[in-house]
Amino acid sequence: MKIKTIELIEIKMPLISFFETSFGRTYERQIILARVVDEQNNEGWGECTAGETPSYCEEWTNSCWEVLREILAPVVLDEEIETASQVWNLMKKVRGNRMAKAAIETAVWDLEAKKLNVPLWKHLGGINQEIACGVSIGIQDSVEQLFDKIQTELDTGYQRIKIKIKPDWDYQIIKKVREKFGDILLMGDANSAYSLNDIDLFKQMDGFNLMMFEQPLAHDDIFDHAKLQREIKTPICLDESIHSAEDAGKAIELNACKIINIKLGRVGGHSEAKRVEEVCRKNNIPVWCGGMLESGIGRAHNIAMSTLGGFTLPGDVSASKRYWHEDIIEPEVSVTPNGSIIAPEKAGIGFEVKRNRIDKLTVRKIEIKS
Ligand code: OSB
Ligand code: MG
Repeated sequence: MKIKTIELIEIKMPLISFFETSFGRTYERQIILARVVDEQNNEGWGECTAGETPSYCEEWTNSCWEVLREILAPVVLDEEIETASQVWNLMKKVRGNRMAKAAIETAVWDLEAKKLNVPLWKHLGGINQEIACGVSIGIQDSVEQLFDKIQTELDTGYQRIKIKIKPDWDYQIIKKVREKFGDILLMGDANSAYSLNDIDLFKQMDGFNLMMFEQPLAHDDIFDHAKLQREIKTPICLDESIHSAEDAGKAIELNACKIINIKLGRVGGHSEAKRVEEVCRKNNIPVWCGGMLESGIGRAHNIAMSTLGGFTLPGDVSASKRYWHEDIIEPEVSVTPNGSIIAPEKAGIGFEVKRNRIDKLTVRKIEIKS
């Protein structure tokens, strides 16, 4: 196949409620969507998961827009592509910029699966059509608000609760959550808010029997995480630090973590995500699918990826209605009473893209042709 057109569309979508991590609050997402079209007019959709500011990682919406438009689209357009799995290699000469790359790469996977008339999850090699779901709950203004949110999600059936932690919203909060909710599956995500000076705090929090501490230390660190992991029994899960299968292999060899979360954007798309999953599976490191407050398109890709065999822990893949008044796909993503999502049977990502809805939300768009 040859990609003849790449359409970039930036949409603005207000979140139903703000989402706060150790690096700040988000009220409204600015999301770049990529639509790729081949010479037979097959189309595929992908999403760039970069945030509005370079806080989670170096990439952000505007940096991705420029890189996609000026660098990556020309690299992919009009090239003879035998399989979607090769798109990653085409883009290899561009360093970094994995979230921008993933927007195009995942779109080509969707296109290819549609062309073959198979669901994307099967095309990727997925084996579990039903995936286990958890939720990520941001830092709140009060403990009572946090309790309310946790209760709502437990009532809905979600299988595990992740709360965001940061200095002064950690030990006391987890203690109160444990007292109120007992031994629910609970974990804390620090988004790099701590350093090795906080080892004693982590030793104290070790007693809470959390499923894991996600990314406690620096976003670009593996070594210090190994030091921390030696001191605590709670598994460390790496998020920000893992960009590739190579990173995963090194982190595992160093015992820097016992769990890894995979985000399509962070690793650069489905091909690299599959390689990370494989490294982890071969080393008995459980993986789960991370989230980046995606719209329905990114969410659909996350669902497909989560069906791979190594995804043995509940992911941050949850229903559209937790985020949006109205999603950009149909049907919207919904969870079963057991807190699971069933990957769709239809070809490609398996959801209809609501072009009218996207048009209403669009702030800029551009069509790049070969
Ligand atoms: O670290 O997992 C994270 C959202 C934005 C940036 C980083 C993270 C998150 C989440 C949200 O935890 C997960 C979701 O999409 O619900
Ligand atoms: Mg995280």
